[in-house]
Amino acid sequence: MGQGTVERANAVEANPRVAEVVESLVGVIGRDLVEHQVSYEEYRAGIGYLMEVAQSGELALLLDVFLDAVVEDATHHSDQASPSGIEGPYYVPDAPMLEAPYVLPMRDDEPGETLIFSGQVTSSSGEPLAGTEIDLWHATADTPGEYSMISPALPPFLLRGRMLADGDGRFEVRTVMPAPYEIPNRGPTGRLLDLMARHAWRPAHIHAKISAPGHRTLTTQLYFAGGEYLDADSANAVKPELIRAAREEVLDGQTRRVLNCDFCLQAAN
Ligand code: MBD
Ligand code: FE
Repeated sequence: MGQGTVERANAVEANPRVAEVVESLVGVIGRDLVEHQVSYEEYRAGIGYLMEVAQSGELALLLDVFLDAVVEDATHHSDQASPSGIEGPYYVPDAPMLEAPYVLPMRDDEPGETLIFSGQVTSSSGEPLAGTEIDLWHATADTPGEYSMISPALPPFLLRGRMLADGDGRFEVRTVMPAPYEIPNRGPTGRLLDLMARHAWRPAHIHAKISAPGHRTLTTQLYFAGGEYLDADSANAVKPELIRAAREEVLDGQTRRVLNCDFCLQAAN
């Protein structure tokens, strides 16, 4: 009996796209296992490793370290929108809607230098996009940075929040400068990087999702000029266009950093 005629308990309709991609992937992986003369024991050990990754909750992390930038780079070209960047494994939808003046949720004694992030969102024809939603998330300022909702020690939704651009498409938010991020070295993803003699650091960055009605949502990341690991990102996701200067400013004797970045969204079609 052919595979197509097998009765299945859960009546799922066949999907040719899934078949095409999975058959191709399995073919590529299979040929590679043979080419590298992977032993049966190594194959079983690999399965054990992947089960450990899944159990530790690092599946998205592992895949994003190796593949997010590859897929993002191959798919998200647009001459009409600002440069995109990888989403990474730590986006959490439905972050708190903030009220102006915008401040990302933080502790009273939140460590780190103050960062003011501002910009204007326009369409590709230059029209300001009033009411654009800006959804930001980033790591803490202590080295290595940690993400809320991932590190149980941090309050939920710390340094995560959504805000709306004003009538001119402008926004301004206060937060703290994130530190470089180190993929946890106690977990299976960090162990694999160790085995491959690769370090686990990502340069300090801010994640953003910028969305306006009638436009394609822009998912991007901003990196800080002069920061560590810009040339050695463990997730290989830094694009030069995404490296921005956060200038130092002194206000009332306190230094703070100011990052200005405008965004352009492409109309949806
Ligand atoms: C991150 O914050 C991230 O952006 C990626 C790609 C991987 C791990 C942590
Ligand atoms: Fe990140």
